[in-house]
Amino acid sequence: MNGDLSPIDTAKFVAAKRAVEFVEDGMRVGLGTGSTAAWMVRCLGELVREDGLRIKGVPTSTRTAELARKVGIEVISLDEAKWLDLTIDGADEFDPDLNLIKGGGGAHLMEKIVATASDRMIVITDASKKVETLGNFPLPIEVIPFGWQTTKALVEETLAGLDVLGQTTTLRLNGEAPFLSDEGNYIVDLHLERIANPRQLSLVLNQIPGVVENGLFIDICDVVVIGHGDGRVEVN
Ligand code: ABF
Repeated sequence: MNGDLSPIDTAKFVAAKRAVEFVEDGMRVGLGTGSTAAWMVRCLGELVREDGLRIKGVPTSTRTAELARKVGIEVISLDEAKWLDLTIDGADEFDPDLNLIKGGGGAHLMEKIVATASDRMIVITDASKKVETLGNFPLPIEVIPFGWQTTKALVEETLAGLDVLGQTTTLRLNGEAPFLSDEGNYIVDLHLERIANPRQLSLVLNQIPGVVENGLFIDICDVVVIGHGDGRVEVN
């Protein structure tokens, strides 16, 4: 499956390949979104088709659902699964406490619901996503389209009182139109540079009416599998 891969794709592939070793027969598995998670879905599909692994997958986006079906994974909804044994997903940043920024792909709402409903969450990543302090990657917040400009203004007002460096907020676009999440919401990206207290920021953002969910994953991730371009893998 790995043919002639670039170093970055090798890193993603080897992390995905290592992570699927945590999946056991009969498990209900949350399937993340993004290019690293796509490698994981393909690796799982191979195990289903060639080794007879029996799993049920709960996808975190329509993209992942399509890929999972294509590679032969049985797809069910979270409500059918009710609870999951394991979720494997990518991330945009992770810190030494395994707190994450996610949502660069616009799927963090479903990703957070699915990961929270899992006994264990494993993040698969290349080494470039490792940071000492979260915040260099823009923090996505999903907002309801109704009154989004008012919501964005309230977010900016809230940020002004917190220990964050930058405070620019931008509406995510798809061409000239607002980017729409799978749930039909908008995404506002917060360019913060450095988030001193991610737990506090996550709590205050989610208290603002109009904010559906932010991309900070605090105390949700249990294991990070880091792939390297030379094929090495670390499990943290
Ligand atoms: C999802 O995909 C996201 O939460 C994160 O934003 C993104 C990571 O993408 P990639 O694996 O393509 O870098 O996991």
